[in-house]
Amino acid sequence: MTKLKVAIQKSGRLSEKSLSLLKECGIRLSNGDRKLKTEAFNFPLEILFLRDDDIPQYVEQGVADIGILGANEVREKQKDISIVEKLGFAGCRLSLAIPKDEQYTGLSYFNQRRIATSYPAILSRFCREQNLDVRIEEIGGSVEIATGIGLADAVFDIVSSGSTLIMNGLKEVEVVAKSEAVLVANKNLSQEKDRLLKKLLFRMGAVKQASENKYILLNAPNEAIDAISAVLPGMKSPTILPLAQQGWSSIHSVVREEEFWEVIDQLKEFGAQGILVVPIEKMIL
Ligand code: PRT
Ligand code: ZN
Repeated sequence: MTKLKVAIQKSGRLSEKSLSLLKECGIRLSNGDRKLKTEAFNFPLEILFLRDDDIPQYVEQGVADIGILGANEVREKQKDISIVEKLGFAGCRLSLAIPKDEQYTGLSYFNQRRIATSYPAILSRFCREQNLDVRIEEIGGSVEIATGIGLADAVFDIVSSGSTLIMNGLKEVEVVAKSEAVLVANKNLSQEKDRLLKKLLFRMGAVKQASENKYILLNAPNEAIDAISAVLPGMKSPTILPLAQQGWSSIHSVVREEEFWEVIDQLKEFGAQGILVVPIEKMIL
């Protein structure tokens, strides 16, 4: 039987989220302890646990068919693979930072300076595009200490909250790229593997939709139904059920998480009461 081979990070910031995404897609793994690989027993899928740096190469070579990793790593490795889906977790940015007491004069500040990074390919491409002449010091980790120990004048690294930079006496001066976890795929998947990938993507879509929406139930006076229906369009249109109390109805619908607070304010103005908002587990449009 054909199996889709999925590469995920063995241990690190992406591991738990990658596993829980597969779990939310209904995929059950035969064992929890991470060896080199494991199999799903209710979906034709095999999981390979790897270092994230190795995933682009393995996917390009077809050792794995698809993989989950940071877009930053995909950009750095420049392998011939496709990004098929953005996954919305592990958001971060790749930024240039300099010692906090230095005066930043714009990108030309970096001319003739040494920049430490674990992302030399992304940095050198950026410097070429910006006509900057810099010296790149490639280091494997702990990039943020490079200026303190005199290895470099600036750093180019992943930033999320920014506290690591601050703790090391640095300030972020340029955001070069944004990143999040993505699903990548080999470009020459067989028809059967492509079918399995589409099936998985369909499930991921349902999980993502669900996390972006909430189910909402409320009571409203009948004369407010039209106004409320206009702000709560739902998937097709809201469900409206009469309440035992004359002149009132119960309205059920779906609301986007990001519009939620604004919608609630409007509903209250229209006279809605007893508003309940509940999470949706899966959502298929
Ligand atoms: O062992 P392996 O090679 O598999 O793992 P790794 O050490 O290379 O990667 P890991 O687990 O640290 O990160 C995996 C991916 O998570 C990265 O490639 C990014 O896509 C994403 N990600 C999201 C981050 C961060 N946020 C992040 N904050 N990766 C690293 N950091 C580090 C950063 O390097 C810096 O040291 O956290 C520090 C900055 O964090 P703040 O919050 O202080 O700004
Ligand atoms: Zn890595």
